[in-house]
Amino acid sequence: MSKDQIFSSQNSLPGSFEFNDAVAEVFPDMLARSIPGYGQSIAAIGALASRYVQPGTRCYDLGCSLGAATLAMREHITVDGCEIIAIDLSPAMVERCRALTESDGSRIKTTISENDIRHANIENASMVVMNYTLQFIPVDDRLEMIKRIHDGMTPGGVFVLSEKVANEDSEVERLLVDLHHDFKRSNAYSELEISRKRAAIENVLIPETTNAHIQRLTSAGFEHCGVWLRQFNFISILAIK
Ligand code: GEK
Repeated sequence: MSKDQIFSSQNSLPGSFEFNDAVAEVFPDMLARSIPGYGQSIAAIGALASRYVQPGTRCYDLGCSLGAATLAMREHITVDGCEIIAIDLSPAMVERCRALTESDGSRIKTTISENDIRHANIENASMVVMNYTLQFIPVDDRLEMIKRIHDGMTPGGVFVLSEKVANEDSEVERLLVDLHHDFKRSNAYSELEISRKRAAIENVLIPETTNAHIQRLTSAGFEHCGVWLRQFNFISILAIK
């Protein structure tokens, strides 16, 4: 696995972060060292796939990157007649995701599509995953996106939404940002790498509060929803139709 050294050598302009070839190349290392709880989110997606995926339905991985959630679902689906549709806008991610998912001879049909998830057709879905992706969609487009997910799901289907969040309390926000930076320091990112990445991602990743997410899911029609994972300012929510 290639080590993420992107911000050790290159200076960064505010808001310049892109899911390009260089990022795709080091992506597993970048996520493991930057997102507290990332590994747990992938493990839970596998466990939920074995419980919730219904025969003859579709599973969607929206903003699939290299397909970690797709592979977790595929490994744990136990029922027949299912199909996985994984979508990402970045050609560098899609190319690598195809190579990674084509090689293991799984019996589950898997389609990797290069597309904007805001235009994706979602239908007959018993499981939808957006693992740290909604945060990159403009805030004004988020309700419409969540409604389309809800409307394309089967009754009893599960939606997993993982996000970086902001806190209403400014003191708690400062503390959790600092604890997240400690997490990155403990994973061998330097102060310079941390501050350059922070600048590069500004206004590219737009976090909202946990309440804003829960309210949106509820108003989109999800019957049940709640946070199942939280580490510092990273959460994962389960919503059931
Ligand atoms: C994982 N889910 O490993 N349409 C499609 N894809 C998009 C869009 C869009 N409009 N905007 C951003 N992306 C993965 C990790 S990463 C999270 C997801 C992160 C894609 C973007 O190209 C990138 O691959 C992904 O969303 C976000 O579980 O980097 O923090």
